[in-house]
Amino acid sequence: MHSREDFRYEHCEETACWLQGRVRTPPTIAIICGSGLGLLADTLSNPQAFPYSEIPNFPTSTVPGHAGELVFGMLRGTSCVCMKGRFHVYEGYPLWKVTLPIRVFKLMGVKVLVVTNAAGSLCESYKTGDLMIIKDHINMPGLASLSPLTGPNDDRFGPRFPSLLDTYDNNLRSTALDIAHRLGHSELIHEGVYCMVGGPNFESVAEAKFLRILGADAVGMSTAPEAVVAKHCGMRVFGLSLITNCVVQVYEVEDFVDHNTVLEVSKWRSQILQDLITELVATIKHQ
Ligand code: 6GU
Repeated sequence: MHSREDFRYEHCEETACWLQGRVRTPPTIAIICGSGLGLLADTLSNPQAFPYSEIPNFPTSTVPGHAGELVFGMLRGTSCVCMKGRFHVYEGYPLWKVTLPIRVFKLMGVKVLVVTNAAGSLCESYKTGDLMIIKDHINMPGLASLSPLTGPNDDRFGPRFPSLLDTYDNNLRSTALDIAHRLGHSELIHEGVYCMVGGPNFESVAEAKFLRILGADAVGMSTAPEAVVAKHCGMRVFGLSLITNCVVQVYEVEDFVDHNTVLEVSKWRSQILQDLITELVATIKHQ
């Protein structure tokens, strides 16, 4: 594994060149499939799959429900790349490695990053199985200096001090909201603030209450680092959380969440999520 000092633009370039030499059509949209949400990748036509273990400089995914391959292919006429399985800080990867794929995608010509995740709800009005369009995030590790942009900045990717205003592209959010209504999902679609925590343990009751007071509507263990790196290098970002459970904020109940619940709910709702992302990709093409 490279140390932070070893990480250079050239590593991303090397990986991008390796993929470019093998991929039939360079992608313009990248889609990160969260826990149990990898089925979207199976709907790509004319697919080309690369296990992470074969891609130079790529980390490998260690989490059940996260397959570990890049799938290139066409989705409703747009060339896409799907990450079937993502990397998390709790797996022990440094943040620059968690987000390396985003920079590789940038070098391959990707303009839009679509990020999906499984998340716990902190908001009373959300129900299990609902969808939350990410309006903004609270990056807990980032606030404590655990940012993927920590370390020397390479101006070829973006500025030293990037703004995070409009990270979750306004236009993509309203388009997705329209699509959700059109597809008949008005009851389950929300817009809210996603909070990233490091995990791998779920929150304590006191932590959950704390995050709610801070203004978070849902909590999970991913997405913010990828969004920060994508924004840094000038991509538009769309984020979608599948609410797999409601986070317990009182002491008197024994209802607890585990990873199997997360995977079961993902499976149950994956079709709706897929339909929404597919329509969004089709719409972006015409914007
Ligand atoms: Cl309750 N917490 C966190 N941190 N991540 C989750 C979750 C909860 N549910 C799904 N992912």
